[in-house]
Amino acid sequence: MSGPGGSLSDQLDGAHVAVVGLGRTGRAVVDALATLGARIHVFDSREASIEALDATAHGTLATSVVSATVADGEATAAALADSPARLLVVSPGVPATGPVLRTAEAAGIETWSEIELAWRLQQDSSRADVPWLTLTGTDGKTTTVGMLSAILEAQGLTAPAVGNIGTPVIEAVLAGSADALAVELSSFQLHTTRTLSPLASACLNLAADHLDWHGGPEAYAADKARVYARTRLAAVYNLADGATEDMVRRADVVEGCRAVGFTLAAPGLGQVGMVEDMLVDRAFHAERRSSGVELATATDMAHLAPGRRPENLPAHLLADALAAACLARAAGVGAESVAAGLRDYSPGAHRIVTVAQADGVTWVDDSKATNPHSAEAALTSLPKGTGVWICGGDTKGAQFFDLVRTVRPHLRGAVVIGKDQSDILAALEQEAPGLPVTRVSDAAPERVSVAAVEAAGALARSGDTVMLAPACASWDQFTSYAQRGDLFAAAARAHTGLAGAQTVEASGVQGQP
Ligand code: UMA
Repeated sequence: MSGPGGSLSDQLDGAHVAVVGLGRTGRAVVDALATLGARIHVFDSREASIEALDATAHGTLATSVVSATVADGEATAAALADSPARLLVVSPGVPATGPVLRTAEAAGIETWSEIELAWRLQQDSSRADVPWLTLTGTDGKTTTVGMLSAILEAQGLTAPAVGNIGTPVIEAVLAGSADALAVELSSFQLHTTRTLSPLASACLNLAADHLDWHGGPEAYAADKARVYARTRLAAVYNLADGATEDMVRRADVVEGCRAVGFTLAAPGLGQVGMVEDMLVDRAFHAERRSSGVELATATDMAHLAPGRRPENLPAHLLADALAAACLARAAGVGAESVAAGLRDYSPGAHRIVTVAQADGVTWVDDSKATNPHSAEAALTSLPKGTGVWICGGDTKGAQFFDLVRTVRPHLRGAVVIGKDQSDILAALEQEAPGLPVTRVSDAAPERVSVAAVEAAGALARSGDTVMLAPACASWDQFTSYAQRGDLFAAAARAHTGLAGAQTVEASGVQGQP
């Protein structure tokens, strides 16, 4: 597929293409491939996903899907090796180290992410020059891409936030109405992205995550670094995270592309940073050698702080805003649009959202904190000794000793949820001896949430914040981090007696010293 052969539609018309995974991404990929005339072979490990495709299949789609197979990784790999497909478009959930990708590589089947297909489709269209502003990182991606989209829109551009945030990029490309795309990329998506050439790109930070999917920290970092490949104008990195600077140094960018650092300190030449409470650009404006230009103030972001108290604005949100500002400025956005966009930006659900306040206690849903790094960012924004931390879940192979050591001073107590609590309890025992800890035993999702809220309420004092920042994925007890956050919010509202709250029965709390 990478060789000569005319346009993408010339290459794919009548070609056999395999699609593995039929979630949000796979369905969008099948739609796009159908319009290109491909002969599509779909695979999914769950029958329900194949049935969902059948239910929507009509017209071109029905005639384009020539086979649909329910198969696990091994069986899919075997079927792929025997299939006529020379191209595989793979969903992000399919692991790099698993049999599907290994077999495709061994059999010489080219593998693309949905992102790669979307990029090639756009290059083939009359809108090839619509710029992509791409970002990745372990934490803060969704917040930053939302801020970026809001800033671009404040400038009067149509610039949806797409990618890992939830809308497949291919849907935006096929819609054909964007002036620019604000693209969140996960390491999963980057792993099989090959020719994307963004206008500007950023890696916000790097910490251990998804090690089981990638097979180890080096492989994870290498996939994150791919965000910078072929960047045309600005490769944006975090001055506080040397790993991101290294990635830029090694990146194979387009000639003339500049490295731009963001920092919570005063910005040097070629950087965007903070001067007191102002976000200041010394990278993109004409007089940058002698002065900076003010982009926004922390007050423009006060609505994002826990309890809406500007003094509690977490540093990581300022860092996200600086990164978003860098990418937007690379696209030519004016200073005033940065401030307006940050004021307009509203965080997605489950990202440090205050869901209830009563008796001096603030209840915050940060269910999106699915790894230790993001939980640390949220908890360390709380004043010392005032946090009641609801933690635990599917650990994804992470360790919690460093996290607990760092957040210990900010805590009054902890409530542990999750099916297997051993790793997080071991860290609490070693790094936070004497901290009151309550365990919630395994139960249905609603009961876990109510029990956790009851336990947290019993630990909290006036002036405290109860924070659901689990540092773990939700999949062991909930269907998603969204469900985990929604049930927490409902239980917190019921506990605090807020009108309209759902009443749920409490249960399942086990005390532990
Ligand atoms: N499947 C298989 N075999 C596998 C893995 C999955 O058949 O080995 C099937 C599943 O049965 C299911 C489908 O694939 O039918 C699910 O595909 P998927 O897991 O790739 O998920 P999508 O619904 O396509 O959603 C994906 C992203 N999911 C993942 O990366 C796991 C979504 O990110 C993203 O919003 C969406 O594409 C649109 O781009 C979610 C996520 O959790 C939010 N991302 C991770 C994160 O942020 O930490 C990376």
